[in-house]
Amino acid sequence: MATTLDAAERDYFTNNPPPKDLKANTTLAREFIGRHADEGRRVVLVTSGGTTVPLETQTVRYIDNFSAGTRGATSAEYFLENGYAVIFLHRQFSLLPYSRHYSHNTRSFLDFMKEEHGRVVVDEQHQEAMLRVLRQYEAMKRDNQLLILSFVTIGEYLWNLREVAQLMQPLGPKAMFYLAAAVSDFFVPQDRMVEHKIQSSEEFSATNSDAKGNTLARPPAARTEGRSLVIDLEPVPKFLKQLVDTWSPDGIIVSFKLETDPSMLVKKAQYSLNKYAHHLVIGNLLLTRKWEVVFVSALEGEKWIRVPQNRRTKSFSGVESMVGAADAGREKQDSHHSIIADQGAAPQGEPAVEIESLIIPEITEMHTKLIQQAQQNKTSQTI
Ligand code: 9Z3
Repeated sequence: MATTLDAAERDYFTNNPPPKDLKANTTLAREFIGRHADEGRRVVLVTSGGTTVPLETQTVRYIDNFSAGTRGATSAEYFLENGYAVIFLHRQFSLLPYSRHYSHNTRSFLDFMKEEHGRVVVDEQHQEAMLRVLRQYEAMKRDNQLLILSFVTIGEYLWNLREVAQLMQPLGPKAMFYLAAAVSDFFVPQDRMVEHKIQSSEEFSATNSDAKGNTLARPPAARTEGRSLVIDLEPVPKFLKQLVDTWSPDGIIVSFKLETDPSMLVKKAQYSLNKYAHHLVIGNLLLTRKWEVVFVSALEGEKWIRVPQNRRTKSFSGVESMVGAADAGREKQDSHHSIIADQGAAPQGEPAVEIESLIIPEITEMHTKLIQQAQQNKTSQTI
């Protein structure tokens, strides 16, 4: 079984073509990493947003997921604030650091503006907040601290991840991977993908051929059978294993585990940590992800991070009453503790706290310890 999986992982990049902009991305990333490596800075690759799974080569239909890229875009800002250089590998048109404050909103960005003596200006009530964001954005641009790259499909994501990870190798433990993108678990491999739009009507029989007009060697993964659309997908190779073992053996790797069932969350996060033996798994539930997360690591065991009730950001999709559900009734170990921001101190009406403002300083501290550990290991090996 292991051998079959290993082969699938190895063969993925032989059988599935690279995206057109990979070379351009590589050039940008190489220059960015080189410059920050020379300056001795830590570099984090933040992945963000969902990946699509195209059903046809000339894609009309695809499978997608919910992620808007809030976690990734917000985290990128806090990494920058903590002195990191950030490569932001995101799903095209998902949220971006800084501009996220004024995009994907229920309000248009034009609602923040008004006309004054024939010129466009920011409305008085938004001046202060926008000035703060603008200053942070300009400082980041001046220092060239942020590189923005994009993907759309799962394939584009995997190719870019591999390429950037390999380029980051010279950074050793100063390289960090913060894998917040919501990555598809299943996909259509190239040799099972039809070139043209899948026909919905029986009168037009499907042509199971590739771009060269050759009949596919295997049945297409998405096809019509009678009046139904049948989709049978294949598992995406376990890229986390390759990242840890091969693409970035010395980098610090933080992965995310998303669940909806509270009773599964910690178990699945621990399973992932044991399986891939990387540095940190951050577990989150779909309905509480803006207010609580759990850190699971070899260094510090299990640790919950929660925003106190009176400082929580508003969320239409979240369910506040579920905060604590994944932690309830579980046996507490010595290593199991929580961090709650300014617990109980803030009166009602205090500004909301973004959970990423608690997550990133914790990770930065953990990163410092891991860099020290790596240096000590190196010294003891040379003695
Ligand atoms: C997460 O769990 C992220 O926190 C969210 C953020 C996707 C929930 P939003 O974009 O949501 O702020 O709306 N991301 C990782 C989920 C994932 O796909 N993990 C994989 C896995 O568990 C790969 S590491 O196998």
